[in-house]
Amino acid sequence: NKISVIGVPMDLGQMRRGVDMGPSAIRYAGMVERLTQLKYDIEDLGDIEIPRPAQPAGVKHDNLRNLNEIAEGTQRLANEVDQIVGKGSFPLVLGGDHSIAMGTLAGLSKHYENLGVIWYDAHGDLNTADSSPSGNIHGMPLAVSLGIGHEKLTSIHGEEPKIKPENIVIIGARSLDEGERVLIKEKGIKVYTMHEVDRMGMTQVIEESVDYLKDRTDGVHLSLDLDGLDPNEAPGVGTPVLGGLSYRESHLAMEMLHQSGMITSAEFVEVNPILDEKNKTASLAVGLMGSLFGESLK
Ligand code: DIR
Ligand code: MN
Ligand code: MN
Ligand code: MN
Repeated sequence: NKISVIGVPMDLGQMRRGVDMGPSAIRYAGMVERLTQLKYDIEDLGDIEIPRPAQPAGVKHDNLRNLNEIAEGTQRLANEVDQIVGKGSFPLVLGGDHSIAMGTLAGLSKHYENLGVIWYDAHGDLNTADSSPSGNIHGMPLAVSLGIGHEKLTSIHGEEPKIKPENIVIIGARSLDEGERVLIKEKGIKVYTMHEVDRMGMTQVIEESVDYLKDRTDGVHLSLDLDGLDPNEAPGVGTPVLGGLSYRESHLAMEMLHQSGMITSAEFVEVNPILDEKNKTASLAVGLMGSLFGESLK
């Protein structure tokens, strides 16, 4: 029952500064105390060192902003995550923008034949340099982990693809770019957009997701982008999208995932305290961690 926390002060995957302070904001919101109450043995490994961007920052290589620095930083994260799983501990990664998921998944991939991924996000993060409207790498980590994208990114911690399309479930999507929709169709990726969440309710969405993943995977990673939640609940994010998942739906999802017993690693990303209201979004993240790790009144 050991959790190893690793912070990733990465803000190079997108345009708004401040998301590099996400790990501090989450710790300040009481994460360690909260999880310790749940009888976990929790070790905080501190933060990964992220390279300073070349000046001027934000230079695009082939429509990939800060490509080299991101590749280097996420490789360091992959090494750490690989080691954490190797010693039998649960990796809990704090972002940082969502580009860090490339490193998390790469590190995890060494330990699983069929790693499942629950991608809780307003976005698909399935862009490539060709399809990306922004050149921001935080919109690409799921594609990269499938082995689709720039070689410098797909080769982080090993050449082979880190995950398989049939082992992914996206929940909360409401902003998908054209190229992402094509990829979702082509690869047959399972997606619960807000339309499905509204129609079916979160209970059925999670029941189906758990059913879908349980036989085909040997571990499941939860990658939770706080912008999956509605901006009313999570104002401290760089790319808010109206009409998101509610506070209640999200806690229910975490509680059900806890009950499933299938989650083997997690990351909470895109918390930007500069855009936040009194650390509301980091506090939300810590509350969701509480539910994911088994808080309950009974
Ligand atoms: C957009 C935004 N699809 C892009 N992506 C975000 O730039 O690729 N992902 N915000 O979390
Ligand atoms: Mn994302
Ligand atoms: Mn997002
Ligand atoms: Mn984002």
